Amino acid sequence: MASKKSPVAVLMGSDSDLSSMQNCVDQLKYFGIDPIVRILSAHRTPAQAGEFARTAKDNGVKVIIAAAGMAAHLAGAMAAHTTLPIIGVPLQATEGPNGLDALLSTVQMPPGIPVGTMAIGKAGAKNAAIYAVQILALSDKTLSDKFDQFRAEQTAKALQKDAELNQRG
Ligand code: RP5
Repeated sequence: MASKKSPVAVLMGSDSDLSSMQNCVDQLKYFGIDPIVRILSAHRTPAQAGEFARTAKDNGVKVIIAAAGMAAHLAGAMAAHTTLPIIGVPLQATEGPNGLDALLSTVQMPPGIPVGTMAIGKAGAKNAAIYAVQILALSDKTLSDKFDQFRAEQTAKALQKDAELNQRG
């Protein structure tokens, strides 16, 4: 596996997760971050997943985003093997209870080994990217300025929609 360098890694348990996680990758790229993207599973490829977590810090990764559906243990498994901050994204798999299974599997970490858990699905995927940027922006002025601009534009867009709605009324 070629060792691409990036401060952010986006991991997912299956290629079936990519339709949701593309939102995460796209949001990171908006901020100028080209992430490492890997399909690694806590259950199907546990050795490779553990190895990734154990070597990530030395390879220059600063934040790991880990997404999975069903019994979603990928984020927790990452957290077990590294001191880097882990952002978990619970996903709705094709079968099962609407992602609630993955939400509980991701969020209910034992005390001492946290996973910052996002919303289920595409919203969580996008927010994982934004949250990673917020972490990196603490020590990156350029990124911090870009993030401030993103928030200001988001506010302006929401206010514009409010204004348009009320003009129609
Ligand atoms: C999880 O099982 C994956 O993250 C995926 O959301 C779910 C189903 O995987 P596939 O059977 O679609 O590969 O490990």
